[in-house]
Amino acid sequence: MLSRWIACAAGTAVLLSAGPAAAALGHPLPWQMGFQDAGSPVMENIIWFHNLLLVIITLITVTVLALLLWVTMRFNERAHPTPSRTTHRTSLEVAWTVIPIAILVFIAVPSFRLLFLEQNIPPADVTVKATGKQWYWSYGYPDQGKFEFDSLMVQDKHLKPDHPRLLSVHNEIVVPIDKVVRVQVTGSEVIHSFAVPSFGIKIDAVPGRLNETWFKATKEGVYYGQCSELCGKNHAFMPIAVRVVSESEFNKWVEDAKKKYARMDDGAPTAVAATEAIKAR
Ligand SMILES: [Cu+2]
Repeated sequence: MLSRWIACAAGTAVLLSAGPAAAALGHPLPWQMGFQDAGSPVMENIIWFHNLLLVIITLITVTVLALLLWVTMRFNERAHPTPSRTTHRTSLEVAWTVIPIAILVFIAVPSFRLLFLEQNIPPADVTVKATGKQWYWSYGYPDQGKFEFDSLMVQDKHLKPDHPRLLSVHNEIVVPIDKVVRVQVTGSEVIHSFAVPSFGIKIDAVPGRLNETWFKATKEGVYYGQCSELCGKNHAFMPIAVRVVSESEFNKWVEDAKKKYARMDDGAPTAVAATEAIKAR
């Protein structure tokens, strides 16, 4: 028990001393309590809104607690033996109706602003199509060429020192920095969910439906996410990794990817899709 407390204290100290370390960008840290650092304008806004709500919630909770303490001490039987028979007080009733409404309206303004920011996808520079499968993701870049590739989790025995366990993948998504990336998400057999916390995105991957979300990565690095919908036995083992690079590096990657993941010929389905089509006949 004591050793657990010591480990807990040590972990907290590490967490506090680590602060907003650059190494933490894109993935969680041991003992982390709050959000991951923001890697997109949407996530910056989510964190800002969360901090605002935290202040409001704290003020309300402290105020209610203070009122309760005051009532129990000031108006208990000993301190106040003859109770007042007052039952209505118009000004008080107006106040406890109007003040909560004012607080809700005050919260609604940034809340709707954030919602519109998330939902209104700006004109996209790059489109990535993500398909959730059991249990990995497939990615395509419809505007860059007819190539598609599968992205599977790196198993423990193949992890390199800078690979976070259960988050690293073979074949990351690669996107350019400071560009609007539209992500089109679908599922191939069951519902998955495409989520990358640092970008503030999470959207269901539903078979037969194309959902859309977007992000604009503001810092280079690798950003990790996970499937966030219970989708079956290996739900926990289909992570998402997004590598943000400069535009020239991205263009170079696209050229390589076109060769590496090319379809058999222009317009023809991939080898896997062709095999499936033959099987279905
Ligand atoms: Cu899944």
